[in-house]
Amino acid sequence: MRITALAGGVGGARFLRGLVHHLRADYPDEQPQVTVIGNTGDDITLFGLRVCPDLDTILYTLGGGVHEGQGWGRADESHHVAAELAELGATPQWFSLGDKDFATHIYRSQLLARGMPLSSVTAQLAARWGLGDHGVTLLPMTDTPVETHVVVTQGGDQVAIHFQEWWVRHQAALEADRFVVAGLDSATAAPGVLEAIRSADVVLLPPSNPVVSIGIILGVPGVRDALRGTRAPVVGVSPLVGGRPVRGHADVCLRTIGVDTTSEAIAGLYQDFLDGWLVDSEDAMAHLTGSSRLAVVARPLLMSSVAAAADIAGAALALALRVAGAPDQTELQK
Ligand code: FO1
Repeated sequence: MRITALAGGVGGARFLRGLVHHLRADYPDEQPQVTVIGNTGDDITLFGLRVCPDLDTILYTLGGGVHEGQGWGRADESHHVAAELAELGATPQWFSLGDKDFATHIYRSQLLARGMPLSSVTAQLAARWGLGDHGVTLLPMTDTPVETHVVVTQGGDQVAIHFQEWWVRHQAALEADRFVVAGLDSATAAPGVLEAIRSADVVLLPPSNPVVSIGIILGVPGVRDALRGTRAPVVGVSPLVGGRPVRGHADVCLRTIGVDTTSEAIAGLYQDFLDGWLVDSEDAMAHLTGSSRLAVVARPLLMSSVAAAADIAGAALALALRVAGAPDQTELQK
């Protein structure tokens, strides 16, 4: 079985770790292949190094090296390089980079400088983290440099700041007028990305940020059409528990694009290709489990442990297989 998932940062990575655990338990003899299409809109160049936060969060989480409490960065980390950079007066100092994390950025930057495409660099990093042992292939959504910027009003003027500065330095507290994604319209899907969607048996949308993670991947030319055209059932997981994002600032991002912070409104962002949708047991959409054209399943969605994430991933997969097995009206829904 071939599963393709579009994923962003912490929520996406934790879901994927759950999926890997579920597949190992439920498919002990067949190793289903999982292709992850990672968001690169968060990428930023710092101190001359290319940092890919969402790709690294997936690598570290699936590879067993992530700082569990933060959900990003490395476990057992030190910060000697960052401290010395601060002594030197190097900026910025609002983005915490650990010593082992620096090695990732140095290595990636070294290979990129030699002309290696990001997808090949990512394959090298995935090998170091043993993603292949779990049947996982990680693809950046594009090899084209892409960066999400946020237009904010400062001192009466509108300025665009890098997404990471808005997200980390300002904790999304600066009123955002809109997101602009430099390079996205002319980006080319990375090798294998569109094929992974078209040839999948199942496509999953983990509970990643629908605006700055999933939404950016959907903006890569060809991705949305591939999702509309795939024969695979497409099942998503709402990022809301108790009507709110579990972590991060997805509600602020949704408000910025004029979308309500509800599972229904988020599903609406995917409505041209979504076949199934997991919502939290307490979610307002839970009552829709029987009636709408969208197959809705309500269940606890808090990924409080790897086992909980595995259960959620298993439920998403079960819904996809149920939808796929449904009479051919599923095809008419595309
Ligand atoms: N998030 C923070 O809130 N503060 C940080 O200092 C920070 C540093 C950082 C370094 C490397 C990395 O891969 C991720 C990092 N993140 C940090 C998380 C990052 O901003 C978010 O995970 C994603 O970009 C949004 O999904």
